[in-house]
Amino acid sequence: MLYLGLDSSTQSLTAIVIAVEGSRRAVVFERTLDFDAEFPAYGTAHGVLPSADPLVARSSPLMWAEALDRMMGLIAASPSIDHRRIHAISGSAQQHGSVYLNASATDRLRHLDPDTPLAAQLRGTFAWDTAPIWMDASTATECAELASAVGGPEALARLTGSRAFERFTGPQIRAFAKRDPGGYASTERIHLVSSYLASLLIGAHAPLEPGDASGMNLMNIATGDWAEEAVTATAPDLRRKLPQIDRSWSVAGTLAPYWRQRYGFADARVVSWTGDNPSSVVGTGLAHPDVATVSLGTSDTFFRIMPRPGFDPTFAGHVLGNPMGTWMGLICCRNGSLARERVRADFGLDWAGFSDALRRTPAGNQGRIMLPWFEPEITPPASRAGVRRYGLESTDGPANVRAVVEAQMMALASHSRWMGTPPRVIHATGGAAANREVLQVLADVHGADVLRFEVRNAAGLGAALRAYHGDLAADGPAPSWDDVLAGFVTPTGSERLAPNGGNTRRYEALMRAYTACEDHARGRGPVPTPVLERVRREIGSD
Ligand code: XUL
Repeated sequence: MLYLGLDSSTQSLTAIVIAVEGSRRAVVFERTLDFDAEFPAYGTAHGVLPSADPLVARSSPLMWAEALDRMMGLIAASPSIDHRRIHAISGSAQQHGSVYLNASATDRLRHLDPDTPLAAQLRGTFAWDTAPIWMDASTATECAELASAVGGPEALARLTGSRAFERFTGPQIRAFAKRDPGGYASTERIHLVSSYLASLLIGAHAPLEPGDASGMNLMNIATGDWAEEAVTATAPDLRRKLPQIDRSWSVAGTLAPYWRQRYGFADARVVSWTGDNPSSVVGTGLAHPDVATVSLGTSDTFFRIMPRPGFDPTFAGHVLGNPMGTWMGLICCRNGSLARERVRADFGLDWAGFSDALRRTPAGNQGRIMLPWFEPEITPPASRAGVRRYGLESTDGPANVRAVVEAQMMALASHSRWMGTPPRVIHATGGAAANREVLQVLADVHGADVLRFEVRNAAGLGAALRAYHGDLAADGPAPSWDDVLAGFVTPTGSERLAPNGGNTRRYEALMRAYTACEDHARGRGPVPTPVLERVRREIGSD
């Protein structure tokens, strides 16, 4: 049996097909379509539409649909698999982004014509033809309004798992309703990117599930249903416009006639889609609270399973649902791959040169610190972009390479402390997990073993595994996750990097310097020179 997982991320769409035949378990198809390169007509840069306001980040739901259409065609045409044997499909998408459909969408979805490309048929079905995405930071006012309406940041965090965040869907919906009341009134259904793409596959409005719905500031984190107070406070008549929230492994429907007639797919089940981070929980086999996942993609995220709901008392992170039915703590740093990329390009390096710079510079970087806020940062919150350097020459290429990576890993470590005792093992995924030297810094900063897996797109693999799990669960009792993951997400075929004890001790000292710099840059602490000098003496200058 074949199962298809799709992952619609900020910059690309990935498809992964797995085969489960008796004891044979293998990834048999993997393909990525880069939005900028493959769909230049939309004019995106790194998957984002141009904007004069640096706080605004939007993308095109039509482009995502066109990418889905192209990908399904490529799967159907691939000589390496028989796509008619794909039994179930699931997917994941960048979190928080929202798609606004008008009253014509329901009928249009139901009657998609297999002779006409999908995107052409969706024109006219949007109440707003762009979609705000997770990189948007323009809704500070709406965050404050929402928080105050439900009794303050802590009340909102207790209720929904997070204080109000600019990129979360509730504040984004409120901003749209205020800015364009007519467009909002004509919105019949608001989807997340995940449920929008699932809807295209089934030709009807798909439900949400708690993993992705918890990224909206609108879901009751304990019950997994809409939090009426938050929904009412967000925008008028909102409850009616939201999809229902089903269990993560529910079958949303079967593949619409469009896909069967246009490409010859079977009537495969479509299991509810989730967010990319919750999907990576499955794709990295994360079932144990002692283990964390670090995803080094457009955003860098750190997350671990939680047995109970709760909230981050420092208000930096989130508690989300996850597709295994429990909860997860998550922090998200916006300046991930694009910041690494900027430093690499500024010094004219290729990725081999970037790795070489890490090899040639000492752990702790002689106490030199960079805050790589090329764009406004989410964790820690920094609404104004601007790279800060402490004791670091902006012309010293190798030291800047080390500084950006060390800062990213220290931000993940320091802001995830609220999740409990440090993890013993970290599962690494995302594009930069290909880079051994980056992962060594990750291991050393956290003092944890780092495992990297053969399949680097854990969200896409998680989606394929969720398709398999949901398909079995639809026919009988839900199978155990251990059985589903076996052979795909086990230490076999993975590589383990151990931390270097000496380096970990240096990073314990450097963390004090890093925290002092963060506090200073955010206007919450004094000039950090004395701390930096002490730390430099402590870790030495070799
Ligand atoms: C998580 C977040 C990002 C996106 C990236 O809260 O905003 O990690 O999910 O796709």
